Amino acid sequence: GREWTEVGALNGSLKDQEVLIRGRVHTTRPVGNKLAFVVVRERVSTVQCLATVKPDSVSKEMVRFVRSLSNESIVDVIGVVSVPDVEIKGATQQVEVQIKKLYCVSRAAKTPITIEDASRSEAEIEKASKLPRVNQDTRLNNRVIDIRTLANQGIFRIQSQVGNIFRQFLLSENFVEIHTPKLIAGSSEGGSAVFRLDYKGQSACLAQSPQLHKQMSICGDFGRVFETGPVFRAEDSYTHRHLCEFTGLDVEMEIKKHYSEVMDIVDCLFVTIFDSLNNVCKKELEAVAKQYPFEPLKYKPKTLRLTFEEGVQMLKDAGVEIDPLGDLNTESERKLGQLVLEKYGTEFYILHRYPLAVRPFYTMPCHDNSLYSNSFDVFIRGEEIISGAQRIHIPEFLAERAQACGIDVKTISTYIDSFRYGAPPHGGFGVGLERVVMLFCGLNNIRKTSLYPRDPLRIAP
Ligand code: ATP
Ligand code: AMO
Repeated sequence: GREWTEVGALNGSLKDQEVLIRGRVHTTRPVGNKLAFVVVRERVSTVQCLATVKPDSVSKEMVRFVRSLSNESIVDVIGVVSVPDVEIKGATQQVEVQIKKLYCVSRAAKTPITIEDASRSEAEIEKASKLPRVNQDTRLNNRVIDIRTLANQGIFRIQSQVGNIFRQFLLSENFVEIHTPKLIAGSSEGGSAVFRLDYKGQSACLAQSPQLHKQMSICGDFGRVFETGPVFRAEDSYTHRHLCEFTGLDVEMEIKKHYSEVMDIVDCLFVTIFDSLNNVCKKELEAVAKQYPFEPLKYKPKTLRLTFEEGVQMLKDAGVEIDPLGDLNTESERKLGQLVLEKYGTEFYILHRYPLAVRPFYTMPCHDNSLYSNSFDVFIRGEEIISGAQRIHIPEFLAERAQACGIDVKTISTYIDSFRYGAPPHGGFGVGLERVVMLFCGLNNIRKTSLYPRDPLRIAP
């Protein structure tokens, strides 16, 4: 059989060669009745193909057939590669395919939104105010079509790469991949944002994180573990960065001396992820930036670490009123992001030693000042992507802290008991995958980086 060529692999080196490609009809354009253009799209690449009437090979009927193809139909094209003198505007590949044969593999009905409309940048729409604007709900209602846009193909390939490097990096650092239950007896993070359900007559919850079981696995002597899986949060409000279900990338590890050992892993892991995205996903990043322009993320080979107190001081110096033992709100996190960028030239940094009062019950207080804790958050462009900490490994103290934080200790008794038979000092962190991709690409809404988002108003498709 004949070899298939990917649309993305079509370039000038194939000039005058016959190729076979499969893709979707992106657009068609008739010119007179002897010529038809059809742009064929495969993943993040498009190529212009043309059918011209030729006495020996291409009939009038053939050209008519090409012009009649509906957008989004899947076609096989056999044709010869040529290199035109002028720039090809409506396609990513700078070659043309002169069609010899074209088969329609699957014909598409008229789509509720067109890929062309769904692919326009804000700038294009602003320039020509009459162009249709596809709003977010319409996109999400027609997600299967919407995710065919080049930008979305880019976004979810970038997301795949983040998960891939996360796993590869941790395996190479001797972490063990685990899978913990998503049906659990009680809330793992405290707070109200938990989905409750009936578990065969017992009350249960959808896991708000793998927190309890990843720590228990450390007590079970795995040394270093990680997990990727769904995380459920019954968020009440509708924001640009909260979902009711997201993908958690979780890490837990023994530590010898200091929680900085956990931050060292965050540092190496994320620099590796960012480097890899910039090297391996160039075409995907371009596809995203074409529709949603953004500046590449500024980060350093060694990640900046600031203490919470230093952060508060920077905010105070900039005239922001702030409670030194309270949490940062969204606005002050953004502001601090700006200040850090101005002072240190990075948009990726770790803020550590948070006030104990604003952290979950399992967080280890600082040994030198119990108003603070051995904990950290990590930010991209002024928004949180990670929370992490050293954990309390002394069962009596853990139970005391849980109670003080208003948690019903009975619901987590098996968790607390697992620390009674010798528990190593340990710590870890949790990453929101959708947030990483959103913020790396400077996108303004987490629904853009969730394939089938679940938010307080949406549970379909
Ligand atoms: P985490 O799950 O780590 O808490 P987060 O980004 O929700 O992630 P928080 O520390 O809970 O971070 O909250 C930081 C700020 O974000 C809060 O002060 C609040 O302004 C805002 N915020 C948090 N959760 C919500 C929510 N569900 N709806 C609206 N705003 C929220
Ligand atoms: P936390 O609650 O901060 O920490 O969650 C960890 C990371 O998950 C992401 N995230 C979310 N993403 C989308 N929608 C949401 N509603 C949402 N909530 C959180 C954020 C956040 O930084 N057990 C701890 C982690 C640990 O200490 O190991 C935890 O769950 O990117």
